[in-house]
Amino acid sequence: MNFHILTLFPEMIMNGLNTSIIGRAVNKGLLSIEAVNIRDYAFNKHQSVDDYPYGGGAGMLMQAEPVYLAYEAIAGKLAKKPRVVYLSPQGETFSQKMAEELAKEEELVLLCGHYEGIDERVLEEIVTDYVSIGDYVLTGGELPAMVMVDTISRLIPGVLHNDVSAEFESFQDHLLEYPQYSRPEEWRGKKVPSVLLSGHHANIEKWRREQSIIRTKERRPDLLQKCVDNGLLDKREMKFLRELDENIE
Ligand code: 4FD
Repeated sequence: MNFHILTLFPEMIMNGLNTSIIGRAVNKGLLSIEAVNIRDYAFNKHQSVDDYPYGGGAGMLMQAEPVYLAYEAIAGKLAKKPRVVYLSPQGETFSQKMAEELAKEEELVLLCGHYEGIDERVLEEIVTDYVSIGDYVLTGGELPAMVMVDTISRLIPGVLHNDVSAEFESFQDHLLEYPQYSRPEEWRGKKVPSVLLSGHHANIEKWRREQSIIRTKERRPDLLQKCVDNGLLDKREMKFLRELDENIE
């Protein structure tokens, strides 16, 4: 996967994504990250890229032309037009499912807005996907772009140490993860659940699955409902859930 990020703050992107796992994946040649500075495509002598909105209103807008020239500098080098994601509070909410879909692309352009956003006309010309990472407003699209790069990158084979874990997780993805424990066996009077020390793999799997159900019911009842609706729990697990419900009432 080759990520191309259009931004006014390229150093923020590059500094934020040189962490151990993503940095190692780049060094291994599993992915590349290029940050293109939109300011390099400013056309006036002051290198400004923003202006007042027609019709008035608060704040400034990023102008169309520098964004378009920066986009052309990337797209012009590619065999076909890439998907272009605009990070904005007005987009479709980012999800694991969307990440899995985007991970299939060979090239991905992420457009980061600043100020009050970008002139609508260039968005109409180049943007294929409007994406938001959640219902809150940030000063720029850089953090959302970094969230997307990180989420998509860990799905690329070879990026994670344990190459089965991303696959297994997506298999389990309708329930929350079960609790996990490492040494010591007792910490400040709190013991590791004995089943995990038993070496009985079937019992351990059953316990973990039940813990996932309990946890999802407590923390994400909306996800558990989806799980039930989609028939993702087997007969024994549905019985376990009914018994949980009875104990609460
Ligand atoms: N929730 C998000 C994305 C960008 C952003 C911006 C229009 C503001 C939050 C376009 C207005 C971009 C998000 C920059 N804030 N701020 O994903």
